[in-house]
Amino acid sequence: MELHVPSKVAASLGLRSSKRAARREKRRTIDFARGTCPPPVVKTPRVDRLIEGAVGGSRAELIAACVGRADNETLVEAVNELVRLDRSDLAARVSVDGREVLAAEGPALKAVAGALCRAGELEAVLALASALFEEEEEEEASVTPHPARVFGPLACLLLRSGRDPRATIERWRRAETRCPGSPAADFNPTLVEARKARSLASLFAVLDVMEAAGARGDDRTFEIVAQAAVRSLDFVAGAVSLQTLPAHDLKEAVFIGRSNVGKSSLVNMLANRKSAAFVSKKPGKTQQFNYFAVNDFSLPNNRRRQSSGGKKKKNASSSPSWDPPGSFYLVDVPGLGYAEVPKAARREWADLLEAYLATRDQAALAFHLVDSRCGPMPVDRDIFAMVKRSLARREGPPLRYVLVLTKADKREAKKNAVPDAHDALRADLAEHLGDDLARDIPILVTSATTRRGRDAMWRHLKHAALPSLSERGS
Ligand SMILES: Nc1nc2c(ncn2[C@@H]2O[C@H](COP(=O)(O)OP(=O)(O)OP(=O)(O)O)[C@@H](O)[C@H]2O)c(=O)[nH]1
Ligand SMILES: [Mg+2]
Repeated sequence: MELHVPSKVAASLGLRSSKRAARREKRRTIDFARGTCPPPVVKTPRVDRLIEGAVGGSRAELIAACVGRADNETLVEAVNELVRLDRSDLAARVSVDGREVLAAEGPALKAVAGALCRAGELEAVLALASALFEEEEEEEASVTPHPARVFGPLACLLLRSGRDPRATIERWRRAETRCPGSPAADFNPTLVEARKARSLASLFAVLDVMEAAGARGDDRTFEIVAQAAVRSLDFVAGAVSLQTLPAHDLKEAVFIGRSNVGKSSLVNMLANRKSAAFVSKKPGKTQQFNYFAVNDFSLPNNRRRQSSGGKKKKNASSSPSWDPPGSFYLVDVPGLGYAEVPKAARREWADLLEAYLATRDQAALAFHLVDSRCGPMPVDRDIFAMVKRSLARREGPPLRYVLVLTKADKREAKKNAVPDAHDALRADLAEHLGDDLARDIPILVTSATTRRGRDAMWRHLKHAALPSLSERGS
Protein backbone atom coordinates (compact mmCIF):
# COMPACT_ATOMS: atom_id res chain seq x y z
CA MET A 1 0.00 0.00 0.00
CA GLU A 2 1.25 3.46 -0.81
CA LEU A 3 0.33 6.62 1.05
CA HIS A 4 1.17 10.21 0.24
CA VAL A 5 2.38 12.23 3.22
CA PRO A 6 4.04 15.63 3.32
CA SER A 7 7.82 15.40 3.37
CA LYS A 8 7.99 17.16 6.77
CA VAL A 9 5.87 14.40 8.26
CA ALA A 10 8.06 11.81 6.60
CA ALA A 11 11.10 13.47 8.15
CA SER A 12 9.53 13.63 11.63
CA LEU A 13 8.79 9.91 11.40
CA GLY A 14 12.47 9.36 10.82
CA LEU A 15 11.91 8.25 7.27
CA ARG A 16 14.76 8.99 4.89
CA SER A 17 14.19 12.03 2.78
CA SER A 18 16.86 14.20 1.28
CA LYS A 19 16.50 17.94 1.94
CA ARG A 20 16.45 18.65 -1.74
CA ALA A 21 13.71 16.13 -2.42
CA ALA A 22 11.76 17.58 0.51
CA ARG A 23 11.98 21.01 -1.05
CA ARG A 24 11.05 19.80 -4.49
CA GLU A 25 8.18 17.56 -3.54
CA LYS A 26 5.38 18.60 -1.26
CA ARG A 27 4.34 15.04 -0.68
CA ARG A 28 6.29 11.83 -0.65
CA THR A 29 5.34 8.24 -1.13
CA ILE A 30 5.83 5.79 1.72
CA ASP A 31 5.98 2.15 0.83
CA PHE A 32 4.39 0.60 3.91
CA ALA A 33 5.39 -2.87 2.80
CA ARG A 34 9.01 -1.83 3.29
CA GLY A 35 8.38 0.84 5.92
CA THR A 36 10.58 3.43 4.25
CA CYS A 37 10.51 6.13 1.65
CA PRO A 38 12.13 5.01 -1.59
CA PRO A 39 15.86 5.49 -1.09
CA PRO A 40 17.43 8.48 -2.78
CA VAL A 41 19.21 7.66 -6.02
CA VAL A 42 22.80 6.83 -5.19
CA LYS A 43 25.36 7.52 -7.89
CA THR A 44 27.36 4.51 -8.98
CA PRO A 45 30.98 5.12 -8.05
CA ARG A 46 32.09 4.49 -11.59
CA VAL A 47 35.39 6.27 -11.21
CA ASP A 48 36.20 4.21 -8.12
CA ARG A 49 35.44 1.07 -10.05
CA LEU A 50 37.59 2.29 -12.90
CA ILE A 51 40.69 2.73 -10.78
CA GLU A 52 40.03 -0.28 -8.56
CA GLY A 53 43.19 -2.34 -8.20
CA ALA A 54 45.45 0.32 -9.71
CA VAL A 55 48.39 1.21 -7.51
CA GLY A 56 50.92 3.99 -7.29
CA GLY A 57 50.32 7.73 -7.88
CA SER A 58 47.74 10.10 -6.52
CA ARG A 59 44.02 9.56 -7.06
CA ALA A 60 44.01 12.20 -9.83
CA GLU A 61 46.92 10.54 -11.62
CA LEU A 62 45.24 7.15 -11.37
CA ILE A 63 42.03 8.51 -12.82
CA ALA A 64 43.92 10.11 -15.70
CA ALA A 65 45.83 6.89 -16.35
CA CYS A 66 42.73 4.66 -16.39
CA VAL A 67 40.30 6.89 -18.19
CA GLY A 68 41.08 5.35 -21.59
CA ARG A 69 38.79 2.46 -20.56
CA ALA A 70 35.92 4.70 -19.52
CA ASP A 71 32.52 4.98 -21.11
CA ASN A 72 31.14 8.47 -21.55
CA GLU A 73 29.32 8.67 -18.21
CA THR A 74 32.45 7.61 -16.37
CA LEU A 75 34.47 10.08 -18.39
CA VAL A 76 32.13 12.89 -17.32
CA GLU A 77 32.49 11.83 -13.70
CA ALA A 78 36.25 11.59 -14.09
CA VAL A 79 36.50 15.12 -15.49
CA ASN A 80 34.32 16.46 -12.69
CA GLU A 81 36.38 14.61 -10.12
CA LEU A 82 39.65 15.90 -11.55
CA VAL A 83 38.30 19.45 -11.52
CA ARG A 84 37.22 18.92 -7.92
CA LEU A 85 40.73 17.70 -7.09
CA ASP A 86 42.10 20.91 -8.57
CA ARG A 87 43.70 19.05 -11.45
CA SER A 88 42.00 20.80 -14.34
CA ASP A 89 45.20 20.23 -16.34
CA LEU A 90 44.51 16.48 -16.19
CA ALA A 91 40.79 17.11 -16.77
CA ALA A 92 41.67 18.94 -19.96
CA ARG A 93 43.93 16.13 -21.12
CA VAL A 94 41.48 13.33 -20.48
CA SER A 95 38.66 15.18 -22.20
CA VAL A 96 40.74 15.61 -25.35
CA ASP A 97 41.84 11.96 -25.13
CA GLY A 98 38.25 10.90 -24.72
CA ARG A 99 36.91 13.07 -27.51
CA GLU A 100 35.58 10.22 -29.62
CA VAL A 101 33.65 8.79 -26.70
CA LEU A 102 32.29 12.23 -25.85
CA ALA A 103 31.43 13.10 -29.42
CA ALA A 104 29.13 10.12 -29.60
CA GLU A 105 26.84 11.68 -27.03
CA GLY A 106 25.92 15.35 -26.94
CA PRO A 107 24.91 15.63 -23.26
CA ALA A 108 28.21 14.08 -22.10
CA LEU A 109 30.11 16.57 -24.24
CA LYS A 110 28.10 19.41 -22.76
CA ALA A 111 28.74 18.17 -19.22
CA VAL A 112 32.50 17.99 -19.79
CA ALA A 113 32.64 21.40 -21.48
CA GLY A 114 30.58 22.82 -18.61
CA ALA A 115 32.90 21.33 -15.98
CA LEU A 116 35.99 22.71 -17.70
CA CYS A 117 34.35 26.12 -18.07
CA ARG A 118 33.41 26.19 -14.39
CA ALA A 119 37.05 25.44 -13.64
CA GLY A 120 38.00 28.43 -15.81
CA GLU A 121 39.89 26.19 -18.23
CA LEU A 122 39.30 28.22 -21.38
CA GLU A 123 42.30 26.83 -23.20
CA ALA A 124 41.22 23.30 -22.39
CA VAL A 125 37.75 23.83 -23.85
CA LEU A 126 39.29 25.37 -26.94
CA ALA A 127 41.64 22.40 -27.27
CA LEU A 128 38.67 20.06 -27.00
CA ALA A 129 36.77 22.10 -29.58
CA SER A 130 39.74 21.99 -31.97
CA ALA A 131 40.18 18.27 -31.47
CA LEU A 132 36.51 17.68 -32.18
CA PHE A 133 35.64 20.09 -34.91
CA GLU A 134 38.76 21.25 -36.62
CA GLU A 135 40.65 18.00 -37.11
CA GLU A 136 40.22 15.04 -39.36
CA GLU A 137 37.07 15.76 -41.25
CA GLU A 138 36.72 12.19 -42.44
CA GLU A 139 35.82 11.22 -38.88
CA GLU A 140 32.69 13.32 -39.04
CA ALA A 141 30.50 10.58 -40.37
CA SER A 142 31.15 8.17 -37.51
CA VAL A 143 30.42 10.62 -34.68
CA THR A 144 27.67 13.11 -33.98
CA PRO A 145 29.30 16.11 -32.37
CA HIS A 146 27.24 19.11 -31.40
CA PRO A 147 29.43 22.20 -31.61
CA ALA A 148 26.94 24.16 -29.49
CA ARG A 149 27.64 21.86 -26.56
CA VAL A 150 31.28 22.89 -26.40
CA PHE A 151 31.23 26.40 -27.81
CA GLY A 152 28.02 27.36 -26.00
CA PRO A 153 29.39 26.98 -22.45
CA LEU A 154 32.62 28.60 -23.58
CA ALA A 155 30.89 31.65 -25.04
CA CYS A 156 28.77 31.87 -21.85
CA LEU A 157 31.89 31.86 -19.72
CA LEU A 158 33.48 34.63 -21.79
CA LEU A 159 30.32 36.71 -21.61
CA ARG A 160 30.00 36.18 -17.87
CA SER A 161 33.55 37.26 -17.31
CA GLY A 162 33.14 40.36 -19.47
CA ARG A 163 35.49 39.21 -22.23
CA ASP A 164 34.97 39.55 -25.99
CA PRO A 165 33.46 36.26 -27.19
CA ARG A 166 33.33 37.07 -30.90
CA ALA A 167 36.39 35.08 -32.00
CA THR A 168 35.01 32.02 -30.19
CA ILE A 169 31.57 32.53 -31.69
CA GLU A 170 33.14 32.78 -35.14
CA ARG A 171 34.94 29.45 -34.58
CA TRP A 172 31.62 28.06 -33.44
CA ARG A 173 29.99 29.26 -36.67
CA ARG A 174 32.67 27.55 -38.74
CA ALA A 175 32.25 24.35 -36.72
CA GLU A 176 28.50 24.41 -37.32
CA THR A 177 29.02 24.83 -41.05
CA ARG A 178 31.21 21.71 -40.99
CA CYS A 179 29.18 19.59 -38.58
CA PRO A 180 25.70 21.10 -38.27
CA GLY A 181 23.06 19.54 -36.07
CA SER A 182 23.05 21.41 -32.78
CA PRO A 183 19.41 21.71 -31.68
CA ALA A 184 17.87 25.18 -31.24
CA ALA A 185 17.53 24.75 -27.48
CA ASP A 186 21.32 24.44 -27.16
CA PHE A 187 21.72 28.03 -28.31
CA ASN A 188 19.30 29.59 -25.85
CA PRO A 189 21.63 29.60 -22.80
CA THR A 190 24.23 31.57 -24.76
CA LEU A 191 21.57 34.00 -25.98
CA VAL A 192 20.44 34.46 -22.37
CA GLU A 193 24.02 35.15 -21.33
CA ALA A 194 24.40 37.69 -24.17
CA ARG A 195 21.20 39.35 -22.98
CA LYS A 196 22.47 39.52 -19.41
CA ALA A 197 25.80 40.92 -20.59
CA ARG A 198 23.86 43.37 -22.78
CA SER A 199 25.99 42.33 -25.70
CA LEU A 200 23.96 42.77 -28.85
CA ALA A 201 26.94 42.02 -31.07
CA SER A 202 27.27 38.60 -29.42
CA LEU A 203 23.53 38.03 -29.58
CA PHE A 204 23.42 38.59 -33.32
CA ALA A 205 26.61 36.59 -33.80
CA VAL A 206 24.91 33.61 -32.10
CA LEU A 207 21.90 34.07 -34.38
CA ASP A 208 24.31 33.82 -37.33
CA VAL A 209 25.67 30.57 -35.86
CA MET A 210 22.12 29.26 -35.62
CA GLU A 211 21.59 30.05 -39.25
CA ALA A 212 24.79 28.19 -40.14
CA ALA A 213 23.59 25.25 -38.05
CA GLY A 214 20.20 25.26 -39.72
CA ALA A 215 18.65 25.56 -36.25
CA ARG A 216 15.30 27.30 -36.32
CA GLY A 217 14.76 29.23 -33.14
CA ASP A 218 11.93 28.23 -30.84
CA ASP A 219 9.59 30.62 -29.03
CA ARG A 220 12.04 30.96 -26.17
CA THR A 221 14.81 31.95 -28.61
CA PHE A 222 12.88 34.90 -29.95
CA GLU A 223 11.59 35.96 -26.60
CA ILE A 224 15.22 36.27 -25.51
CA VAL A 225 16.20 38.05 -28.73
CA ALA A 226 13.37 40.57 -28.46
CA GLN A 227 14.09 41.21 -24.76
CA ALA A 228 17.77 41.72 -25.47
CA ALA A 229 17.45 43.71 -28.65
CA VAL A 230 14.63 45.97 -27.44
CA ARG A 231 15.45 47.00 -23.91
CA SER A 232 13.44 50.17 -24.22
CA LEU A 233 10.86 51.40 -26.69
CA ASP A 234 9.66 55.01 -26.65
CA PHE A 235 7.24 56.78 -28.90
CA VAL A 236 9.06 60.01 -29.70
CA ALA A 237 7.27 61.73 -32.55
CA GLY A 238 4.43 61.67 -35.03
CA ALA A 239 5.62 63.45 -38.16
CA VAL A 240 3.52 64.69 -41.07
CA SER A 241 6.19 66.33 -43.25
CA LEU A 242 9.90 65.99 -44.06
CA GLN A 243 10.54 69.05 -41.88
CA THR A 244 8.94 67.52 -38.81
CA LEU A 245 10.85 64.21 -38.97
CA PRO A 246 12.93 63.97 -35.78
CA ALA A 247 16.58 64.95 -35.93
CA HIS A 248 19.02 62.24 -34.78
CA ASP A 249 21.98 60.18 -35.99
CA LEU A 250 20.48 56.73 -35.60
CA LYS A 251 19.30 54.40 -38.34
CA GLU A 252 15.64 53.85 -39.13
CA ALA A 253 13.63 50.83 -40.25
CA VAL A 254 10.37 51.83 -41.92
CA PHE A 255 7.26 49.69 -42.48
CA ILE A 256 5.36 50.49 -45.66
CA GLY A 257 2.43 48.90 -47.44
CA ARG A 258 -1.24 49.09 -48.14
CA SER A 259 -3.64 50.10 -45.42
CA ASN A 260 -4.58 47.32 -42.96
CA VAL A 261 -1.82 44.98 -44.20
CA GLY A 262 -0.45 44.64 -40.65
CA LYS A 263 2.34 47.22 -40.35
CA SER A 264 1.59 48.37 -36.82
CA SER A 265 1.08 44.76 -35.72
CA LEU A 266 4.54 43.80 -36.99
CA VAL A 267 6.12 46.75 -35.19
CA ASN A 268 4.57 45.46 -31.97
CA MET A 269 5.62 41.89 -32.65
CA LEU A 270 9.25 42.82 -33.28
CA ALA A 271 9.41 45.04 -30.23
CA ASN A 272 7.71 42.37 -28.11
CA ARG A 273 5.09 44.90 -27.02
CA LYS A 274 1.34 44.41 -27.04
CA SER A 275 0.24 47.83 -28.16
CA ALA A 276 3.08 50.29 -28.64
CA ALA A 277 1.76 50.99 -32.14
CA PHE A 278 -2.02 51.29 -32.48
CA VAL A 279 -3.63 48.44 -34.35
CA SER A 280 -7.17 48.46 -35.70
CA LYS A 281 -9.48 46.30 -37.76
CA LYS A 282 -10.54 49.47 -39.50
CA PRO A 283 -8.10 50.52 -42.24
CA GLY A 284 -6.50 53.94 -42.03
CA LYS A 285 -5.61 53.78 -38.33
CA THR A 286 -2.04 55.10 -38.61
CA GLN A 287 -2.17 58.70 -39.88
CA GLN A 288 1.37 59.97 -39.44
CA PHE A 289 4.99 58.78 -39.46
CA ASN A 290 5.17 57.33 -35.96
CA TYR A 291 8.70 57.18 -34.59
CA PHE A 292 9.57 54.58 -31.94
CA ALA A 293 13.03 54.86 -30.44
CA VAL A 294 14.62 51.53 -29.55
CA ASN A 295 17.30 51.60 -26.84
CA ASP A 296 17.84 55.32 -27.14
CA PHE A 297 19.33 56.02 -23.74
CA SER A 298 19.95 59.64 -24.55
CA LEU A 299 16.22 60.27 -24.09
CA PRO A 300 15.61 61.94 -20.71
CA ASN A 301 13.45 59.18 -19.15
CA ASN A 302 15.77 56.50 -20.46
CA ARG A 303 18.88 57.76 -18.72
CA ARG A 304 17.27 56.69 -15.50
CA ARG A 305 16.25 53.33 -16.97
CA GLN A 306 19.80 52.69 -18.15
CA SER A 307 21.25 53.26 -14.75
CA SER A 308 18.59 51.58 -12.62
CA GLY A 309 16.79 48.27 -12.49
CA GLY A 310 18.11 44.89 -13.49
CA LYS A 311 21.72 43.85 -13.46
CA LYS A 312 23.91 46.55 -14.81
CA LYS A 313 26.57 45.71 -17.34
CA LYS A 314 29.99 46.50 -15.98
CA ASN A 315 31.05 49.82 -17.45
CA ALA A 316 27.61 50.24 -19.04
CA SER A 317 28.36 53.84 -19.79
CA SER A 318 31.43 52.90 -21.81
CA SER A 319 30.45 49.78 -23.74
CA PRO A 320 33.25 48.71 -26.06
CA SER A 321 33.10 49.96 -29.64
CA TRP A 322 32.50 46.43 -30.91
CA ASP A 323 29.42 46.16 -28.73
CA PRO A 324 27.16 49.18 -29.24
CA PRO A 325 23.79 49.39 -27.43
CA GLY A 326 21.78 48.80 -30.62
CA SER A 327 19.87 52.07 -30.72
CA PHE A 328 17.69 52.67 -33.76
CA TYR A 329 14.18 53.74 -34.79
CA LEU A 330 11.15 51.78 -35.93
CA VAL A 331 8.98 53.95 -38.15
CA ASP A 332 5.32 53.01 -38.62
CA VAL A 333 3.77 54.93 -41.49
CA PRO A 334 0.21 55.42 -42.80
CA GLY A 335 -1.04 52.75 -45.17
CA LEU A 336 -1.49 53.60 -48.81
CA GLY A 337 -4.51 53.08 -50.99
CA TYR A 338 -7.38 53.24 -48.52
CA ALA A 339 -10.34 54.67 -50.43
CA GLU A 340 -12.03 56.28 -47.41
CA VAL A 341 -9.11 58.55 -46.63
CA PRO A 342 -9.53 61.82 -48.59
CA LYS A 343 -7.66 61.77 -51.87
CA ALA A 344 -5.52 64.78 -50.89
CA ALA A 345 -4.33 63.06 -47.70
CA ARG A 346 -3.49 59.88 -49.62
CA ARG A 347 -1.49 61.91 -52.14
CA GLU A 348 0.32 63.73 -49.31
CA TRP A 349 1.30 60.48 -47.55
CA ALA A 350 2.52 58.93 -50.80
CA ASP A 351 4.60 62.02 -51.64
CA LEU A 352 6.06 62.16 -48.16
CA LEU A 353 6.96 58.47 -48.29
CA GLU A 354 8.64 58.84 -51.67
CA ALA A 355 10.63 61.86 -50.48
CA TYR A 356 11.53 60.00 -47.30
CA LEU A 357 12.85 56.97 -49.19
CA ALA A 358 14.81 59.15 -51.60
CA THR A 359 16.34 61.65 -49.19
CA ARG A 360 16.32 60.46 -45.60
CA ASP A 361 19.93 59.47 -44.82
CA GLN A 362 18.93 57.73 -41.62
CA ALA A 363 16.62 55.34 -43.50
CA ALA A 364 18.51 52.05 -43.57
CA LEU A 365 15.80 49.49 -44.11
CA ALA A 366 12.36 49.49 -45.73
CA PHE A 367 10.03 46.58 -45.10
CA HIS A 368 7.31 46.49 -47.74
CA LEU A 369 4.41 44.44 -46.38
CA VAL A 370 2.11 42.48 -48.67
CA ASP A 371 -0.89 40.45 -47.53
CA SER A 372 -0.09 36.78 -48.08
CA ARG A 373 -3.74 35.97 -48.72
CA CYS A 374 -3.99 38.06 -51.85
CA GLY A 375 -0.42 38.69 -53.00
CA PRO A 376 0.59 41.99 -54.63
CA MET A 377 -2.32 44.34 -55.35
CA PRO A 378 -2.40 47.47 -57.54
CA VAL A 379 -1.29 49.64 -54.60
CA ASP A 380 1.74 47.35 -54.11
CA ARG A 381 2.66 47.84 -57.76
CA ASP A 382 2.48 51.61 -57.17
CA ILE A 383 4.86 51.10 -54.25
CA PHE A 384 7.29 49.11 -56.45
CA ALA A 385 7.35 52.03 -58.87
CA MET A 386 7.81 54.49 -55.99
CA VAL A 387 10.68 52.48 -54.55
CA LYS A 388 12.35 52.26 -57.94
CA ARG A 389 12.13 56.04 -58.44
CA SER A 390 13.35 56.74 -54.90
CA LEU A 391 16.30 54.36 -55.06
CA ALA A 392 17.34 55.89 -58.38
CA ARG A 393 17.23 59.39 -56.83
CA ARG A 394 18.84 58.41 -53.56
CA GLU A 395 22.31 59.80 -52.92
CA GLY A 396 22.66 58.97 -49.24
CA PRO A 397 23.69 55.67 -47.65
CA PRO A 398 22.19 52.53 -49.20
CA LEU A 399 18.68 51.50 -48.26
CA ARG A 400 17.82 47.82 -47.92
CA TYR A 401 14.45 46.92 -49.38
CA VAL A 402 12.80 43.77 -48.02
CA LEU A 403 9.41 42.29 -48.92
CA VAL A 404 7.32 40.79 -46.16
CA LEU A 405 4.28 38.58 -46.63
CA THR A 406 1.95 39.14 -43.65
CA LYS A 407 -0.89 37.27 -41.90
CA ALA A 408 0.45 33.85 -42.89
CA ASP A 409 -1.61 32.32 -40.06
CA LYS A 410 -4.96 33.17 -41.66
CA ARG A 411 -7.02 30.28 -42.91
CA GLU A 412 -7.08 31.60 -46.47
CA ALA A 413 -3.29 32.05 -46.39
CA LYS A 414 -2.76 28.46 -45.39
CA LYS A 415 -4.58 27.13 -48.44
CA ASN A 416 -1.50 27.37 -50.65
CA ALA A 417 -1.84 31.16 -50.81
CA VAL A 418 1.60 31.81 -49.29
CA PRO A 419 3.63 30.04 -51.99
CA ASP A 420 1.37 31.56 -54.65
CA ALA A 421 1.82 35.05 -53.19
CA HIS A 422 5.55 34.44 -53.02
CA ASP A 423 5.76 33.50 -56.70
CA ALA A 424 3.49 36.36 -57.73
CA LEU A 425 5.69 38.78 -55.78
CA ARG A 426 8.87 37.51 -57.42
CA ALA A 427 7.33 37.89 -60.86
CA ASP A 428 6.00 41.39 -60.11
CA LEU A 429 9.30 42.48 -58.64
CA ALA A 430 11.20 41.39 -61.73
CA GLU A 431 8.68 43.15 -63.94
CA HIS A 432 8.72 46.44 -62.02
CA LEU A 433 12.27 46.68 -60.74
CA GLY A 434 14.18 44.71 -63.36
CA ASP A 435 15.76 41.29 -62.95
CA ASP A 436 19.05 42.54 -61.49
CA LEU A 437 17.55 44.51 -58.63
CA ALA A 438 14.70 42.06 -58.02
CA ARG A 439 16.95 39.00 -57.68
CA ASP A 440 18.55 40.18 -54.43
CA ILE A 441 15.39 41.35 -52.70
CA PRO A 442 14.47 38.95 -49.88
CA ILE A 443 10.87 37.86 -49.39
CA LEU A 444 9.98 36.90 -45.80
CA VAL A 445 6.86 35.15 -44.55
CA THR A 446 5.43 36.41 -41.26
CA SER A 447 2.49 36.37 -38.91
CA ALA A 448 2.03 38.80 -36.07
CA THR A 449 -0.35 36.32 -34.47
CA THR A 450 1.91 33.26 -34.41
CA ARG A 451 5.08 35.38 -34.48
CA ARG A 452 6.37 33.49 -37.46
CA GLY A 453 9.23 35.22 -39.24
CA ARG A 454 10.65 37.11 -36.24
CA ASP A 455 14.07 35.56 -36.77
CA ALA A 456 14.20 36.50 -40.43
CA MET A 457 13.08 40.07 -39.73
CA TRP A 458 15.61 40.51 -36.94
CA ARG A 459 18.36 39.36 -39.26
CA HIS A 460 17.58 42.44 -41.33
CA LEU A 461 16.87 44.75 -38.41
CA LYS A 462 20.36 43.99 -37.17
CA HIS A 463 21.67 46.26 -39.92
CA ALA A 464 19.72 49.18 -38.48
CA ALA A 465 20.56 48.30 -34.88
CA LEU A 466 24.27 47.68 -35.40
CA PRO A 467 25.17 49.60 -38.56
CA SER A 468 28.87 49.86 -37.71
CA LEU A 469 29.19 46.08 -37.48
CA SER A 470 27.22 45.34 -40.62
CA GLU A 471 29.28 47.87 -42.61
CA ARG A 472 32.34 45.82 -41.73
CA GLY A 473 30.48 42.75 -42.88
CA SER A 474 30.47 41.14 -39.44
N1 LIG B 1 -4.63 36.96 -38.10
C1 LIG B 1 -3.81 37.97 -38.21
N2 LIG B 1 -4.27 39.23 -38.13
C2 LIG B 1 -3.40 40.25 -38.26
C3 LIG B 1 -2.01 40.02 -38.45
N3 LIG B 1 -1.40 41.22 -38.54
C4 LIG B 1 -2.37 42.15 -38.39
N4 LIG B 1 -3.57 41.58 -38.23
C5 LIG B 1 -4.85 42.25 -38.06
O1 LIG B 1 -5.05 43.11 -39.18
C6 LIG B 1 -5.67 44.32 -38.80
C7 LIG B 1 -4.84 45.51 -39.26
O2 LIG B 1 -3.60 45.50 -38.57
P1 LIG B 1 -2.71 46.82 -38.42
O3 LIG B 1 -1.44 46.37 -37.79
O4 LIG B 1 -3.46 47.89 -37.74
O5 LIG B 1 -2.49 47.21 -39.93
P2 LIG B 1 -1.80 48.52 -40.51
O6 LIG B 1 -1.12 48.12 -41.76
O7 LIG B 1 -0.97 49.18 -39.48
O8 LIG B 1 -3.06 49.39 -40.85
P3 LIG B 1 -3.13 50.98 -41.09
O9 LIG B 1 -2.51 51.64 -39.91
O10 LIG B 1 -4.58 51.22 -41.19
O11 LIG B 1 -2.41 51.26 -42.35
C8 LIG B 1 -5.84 44.23 -37.30
O12 LIG B 1 -7.14 43.79 -37.03
C9 LIG B 1 -4.84 43.19 -36.88
O13 LIG B 1 -5.22 42.50 -35.70
C10 LIG B 1 -1.55 38.66 -38.51
O14 LIG B 1 -0.37 38.35 -38.71
N5 LIG B 1 -2.48 37.68 -38.39
MG1 LIG C 1 -1.03 51.06 -38.66
